[in-house]
Amino acid sequence: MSTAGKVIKCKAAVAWEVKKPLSIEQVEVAPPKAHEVRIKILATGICRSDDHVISGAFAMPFPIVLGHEAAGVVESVGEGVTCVKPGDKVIPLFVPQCGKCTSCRSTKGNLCSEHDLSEARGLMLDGTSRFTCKGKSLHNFISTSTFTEYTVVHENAVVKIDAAAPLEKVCLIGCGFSTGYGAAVQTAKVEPGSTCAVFGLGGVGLSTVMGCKAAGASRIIGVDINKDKFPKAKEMGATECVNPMDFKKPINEVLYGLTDGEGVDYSFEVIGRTDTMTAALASCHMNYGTSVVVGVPPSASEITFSPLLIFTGRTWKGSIFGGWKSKEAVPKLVSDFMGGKFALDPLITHTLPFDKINEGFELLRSGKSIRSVLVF
Ligand code: COD
Ligand code: ZN
Ligand code: ZN
Repeated sequence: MSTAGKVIKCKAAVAWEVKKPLSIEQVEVAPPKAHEVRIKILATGICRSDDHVISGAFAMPFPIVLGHEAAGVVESVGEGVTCVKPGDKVIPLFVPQCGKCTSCRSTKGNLCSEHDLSEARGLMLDGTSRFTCKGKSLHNFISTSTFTEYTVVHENAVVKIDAAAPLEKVCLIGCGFSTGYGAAVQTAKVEPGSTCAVFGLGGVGLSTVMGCKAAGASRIIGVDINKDKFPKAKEMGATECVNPMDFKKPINEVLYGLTDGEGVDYSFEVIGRTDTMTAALASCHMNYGTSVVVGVPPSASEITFSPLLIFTGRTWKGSIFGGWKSKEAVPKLVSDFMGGKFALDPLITHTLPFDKINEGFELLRSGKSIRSVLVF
């Protein structure tokens, strides 16, 4: 029997308040309104940003349905939706692409003004929510909310992908993989023969290593304080790895030493710390080096640094969702994955049933997982 046009009762993981485990509840998911799409989520990854909301570091309105790195199948569409139809395999987009705002119209931009990342309202574009639980309205998370069997997103925040794509893998293209890989190939536009340094070898940093490799970098130096991260980084393309704890001098000096006093062409901060952001900047070539900030710093943190670091010509830039225009890039990245251009398996250390979501967060916090994917 078709569920189109009806309220769907299903399971979702609800974050009722900050610093509390998620609780699996029965929720009601309203039908999609005009220009909205209801998706049956089949796989969703657990990303550090979800945990940042639980810990309070990433401020969001509660109660909320978290999750933003997912893949699923369209269940039904609201009036006027033409980009997808029921049955299509899709990936929700936490950075939407409306095609009309200044960032969407600029060839250089990707942060569509319809995003709900900063000063988040936690609501659909019309200012309402499609989720209720125990009579209370639940907030939506960064245009997606995927820790649920069904979610509703705006048509600008979803894209159709290859019908043959394995959803329990390509869900990572919804956030972690694309963020890290794009920082190298799209934001920095690493050239063949470059020397790169990647600070932080978690799931996003490893994806940056893959991006550097795909771009033809000849040296990729992994930097992490946890040496257990090195074997996998080398498997993904790092040519050498260094642990800042093994040296008395600052890591930027160590990297200058490793590059005959020149510094690296490209450095990437994929940790989310202000000290490593400055160290990564200081590690790149003083004139034409580029340093890309990928890690999200704690809200309200600030950096003091010598302006001489950029006066001599260095470029310091940020990268959100790997700099990709989401609707255009995500289906292409899925095709590239299907064509064997890169692997996602090494990033997926755990696949768990949805009910074990809190276990997945524990694996993330203890550093035991790279990515856990929840399946329904
Ligand atoms: N020096 C070197 N390495 C360090 C240091 C240090 N001082 N401190 C920690 N590390 C290492 C850790 O050992 C770890 O291996 C790595 O840094 C961080 O990895 P994870 O696993 O904690 O994190 P990831 O790879 O999942 O990355 C998450 C980011 C930290 C990059 C996080 O900020 C993020 O998800 N950014 C994406 C930005 C974004 O677009 N967010 C919006 C929606 S997600
Ligand atoms: Zn994420
Ligand atoms: Zn836009």
